[in-house]
Amino acid sequence: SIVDPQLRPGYHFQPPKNWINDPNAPLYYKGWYHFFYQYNPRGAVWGNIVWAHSVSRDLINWVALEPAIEPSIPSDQYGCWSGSATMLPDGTPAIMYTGIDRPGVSYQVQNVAYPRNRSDPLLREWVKPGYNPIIVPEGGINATQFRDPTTAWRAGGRWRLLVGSVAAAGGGGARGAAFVYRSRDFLRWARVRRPLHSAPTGMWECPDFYPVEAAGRREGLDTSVPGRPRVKYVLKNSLDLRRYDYYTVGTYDRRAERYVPDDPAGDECRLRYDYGNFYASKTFYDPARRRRVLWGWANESDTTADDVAKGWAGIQAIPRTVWLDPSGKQLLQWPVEEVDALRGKSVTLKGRVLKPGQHLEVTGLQTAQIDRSVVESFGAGGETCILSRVYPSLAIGKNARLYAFNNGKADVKVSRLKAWEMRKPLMNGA
Ligand code: DQQ
Repeated sequence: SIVDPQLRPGYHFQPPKNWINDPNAPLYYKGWYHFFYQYNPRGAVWGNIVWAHSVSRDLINWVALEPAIEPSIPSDQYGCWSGSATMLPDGTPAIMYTGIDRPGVSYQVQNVAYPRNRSDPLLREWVKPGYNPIIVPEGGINATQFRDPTTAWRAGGRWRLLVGSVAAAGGGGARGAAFVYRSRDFLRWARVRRPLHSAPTGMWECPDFYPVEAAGRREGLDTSVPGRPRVKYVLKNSLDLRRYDYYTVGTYDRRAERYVPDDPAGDECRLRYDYGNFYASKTFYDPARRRRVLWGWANESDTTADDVAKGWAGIQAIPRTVWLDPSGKQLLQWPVEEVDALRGKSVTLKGRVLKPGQHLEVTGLQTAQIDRSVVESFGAGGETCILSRVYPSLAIGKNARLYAFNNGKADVKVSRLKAWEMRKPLMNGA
């Protein structure tokens, strides 16, 4: 049946049970990668949202800790929604997140939380200062479409962060907007009147805004990197209506507090991180390996009834290193290099020609432990990525096979194909 337990992925981030959605506040601290995510502790459907928390040494093997942020103060008592982490100059991570502060309507405010004990590398306990919330909807902002604060960045003695929202609808429907809030002390935040950017796309959830090295350098940049001519910016938005993440590459004018995409047609949402199932994504700068790492959520594509029967719903994509293509026009992505450490026995095929309609089976590997209900593909060196959810009813366990096939009209030369068996990582005790 479709709820065969063998459909559980083996390599993609997942808790032992229940519903998960957006990645939240990924960060690196004292030798540990931290990953938080939207989680329903009571079931396999969205609701009762808290921030679950896991830690890892390598972004691949994960250990689950107690939830880090749960409803506990007036300004988050009806839900702890998405947010991000910012590393303060003294090395303390701060988490900013959206709280729901009243029942019924999801009225949204932004809160801050700090680690109780900075010397705990696992950051197990988070404290919410009494001055929360730090940002409330004002000045005509729609309080039910005002959420998902970004990592803050600092320039010229001032902090800035973005909150996803809508700008006053003019003519062609709701404009997605990312509002800028600024602060000198990380405590009192004031909105800049005009948004950083907006476009006629419907609401922007989970904005992400970060610098990248211009032209092809794979190295990542800290979110607060000082402006330099060879630095470009990426603005990513999650489209509430279309359910995908699009981005543009452009320039950031920090005096005007405005972002301008290089390609005037960029806001037609042509560039996506992923052309499959991938939403509410978020990057962070990893100082240990000087790279920018992207996390994204893939939901189930079976039915809610199947999710309830399975007892789980949602996975995270394999974390990806992300950098700017040498053309400067789009990003490239590749699974973090640590995933290679799971590789075992391999087979290689070389110089094989596939005529139209032909296929070729890759044999000699144990395929029973492949990743079941997910196929995540990276094409053309990371130019095009597609994560698909699939629920095979026959190709399960020992019945799964690996093929190269040619469904086109011309011969295809497979110059080199290499496939590996994979060892199973630790996955939150599941
Ligand atoms: N999921 C969160 C929101 C966010 C949405 C709630 C995106 O904060 O806008 O679980 O998937």
